[in-house]
Amino acid sequence: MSTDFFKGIDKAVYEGPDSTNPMAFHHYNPSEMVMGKRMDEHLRFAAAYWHSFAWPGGDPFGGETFQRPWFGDSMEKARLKADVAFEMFDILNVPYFCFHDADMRPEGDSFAESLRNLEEIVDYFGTKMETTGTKLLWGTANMFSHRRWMSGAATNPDPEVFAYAAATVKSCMDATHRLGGENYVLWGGREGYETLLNTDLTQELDHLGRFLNMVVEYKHKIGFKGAILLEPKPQEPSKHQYDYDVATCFSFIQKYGLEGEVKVNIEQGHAILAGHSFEHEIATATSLGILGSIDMNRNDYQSGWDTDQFPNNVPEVALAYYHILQDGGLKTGGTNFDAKIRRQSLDAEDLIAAHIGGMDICARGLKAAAAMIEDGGLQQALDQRYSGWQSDNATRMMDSSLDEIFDRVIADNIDPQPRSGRQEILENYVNRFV
Ligand code: XUL
Ligand code: CO
Repeated sequence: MSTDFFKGIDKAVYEGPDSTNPMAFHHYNPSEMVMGKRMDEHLRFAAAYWHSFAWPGGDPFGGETFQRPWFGDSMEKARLKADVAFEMFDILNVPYFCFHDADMRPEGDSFAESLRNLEEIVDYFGTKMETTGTKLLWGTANMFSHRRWMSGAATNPDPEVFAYAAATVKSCMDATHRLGGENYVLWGGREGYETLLNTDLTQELDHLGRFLNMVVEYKHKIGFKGAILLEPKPQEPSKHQYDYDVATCFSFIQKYGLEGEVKVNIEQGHAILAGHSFEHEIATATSLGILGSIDMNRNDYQSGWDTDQFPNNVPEVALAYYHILQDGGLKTGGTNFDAKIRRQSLDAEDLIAAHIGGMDICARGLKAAAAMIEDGGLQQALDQRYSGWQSDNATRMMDSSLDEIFDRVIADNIDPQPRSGRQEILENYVNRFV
């Protein structure tokens, strides 16, 4: 039996770019072929359980605006929440979802009670997933909202909190495994610090490194085939976070011996907070071989805060997918809408329209990226810019020493002439596709 939350809202279907129906897809056409693969298989969309169903609409100055019928702390409300969520997945035909433990189950009075609640709701989800066909892209643990995490989870100065965090992640990995999740994500919102006056940074990093090793060991122990992903973010809620950006995560992964075991889940808004662009973070990850999945959203460029809005900028999204396609596409990863509607967007219709818009923006970005790759113009420009490296002198140089190179510069009287980087010409080229 269905709930009446989305009453009157039909399944969203593809009607093409000329349709004026605001509740239809204009660009996302799941079966359309893009570079020899279905669009839905490229994009692998997921809805985030937390933003759409657990977030009450608060901001630092005011609390709940949404007043959803499933808000509350009982298992009955948790089941109602799941019923509504799966109805949304169905309306949107979104193939995947993602969750935190705290989004889907009420907190108990003890760890054991929270775990019982989680296991019960996971069973409920399992049945719904079987009947609807919706799949789990990734699961994760919320180790940042409850006050016990205020000084960190795996980086907490209190070893009992480290223990609680280990037990929590074990239970969330079990839940993810049980639901056939394709990845497991760790975002450490409180894995950082407010002030060095009370923080032993070296010890905290070592604890986090050991913790991540435990996660990888447990993954192999239970035979979880999904990827383990760190989600970089520079700050917020912690003033300084240990997983600042992709490059920082990579050196952490290397230092703690986890190369080949751990990849990254890159979020657009987090890239911006780190002073990067989304495509910079994605290209860094692809060049290091650690691209796992993406959290698609956008930040407000004026507020300097992680506003988690739905994407609405085709050129930004196109360049992101350009690098993803160049890397061979998303593998176990997907496009998770880690995005929430604004707190004034009260209606069920707003929730659906937001996802439709985000999916359409991504579809346009993907098509533009594919067209640029098929045209080959950017690749040609790159090949030309680096073509000097094809020469014998240049290739030999990589195997020679500083003094040998010195001798050649003197002998050949080398006098390199600067050449245009052609940035505007390339930007104009991109503009033809977006
Ligand atoms: C927080 C954030 C999280 C992670 C999962 O900024 O992005 O929602 O994606 O914990
Ligand atoms: Co995220």
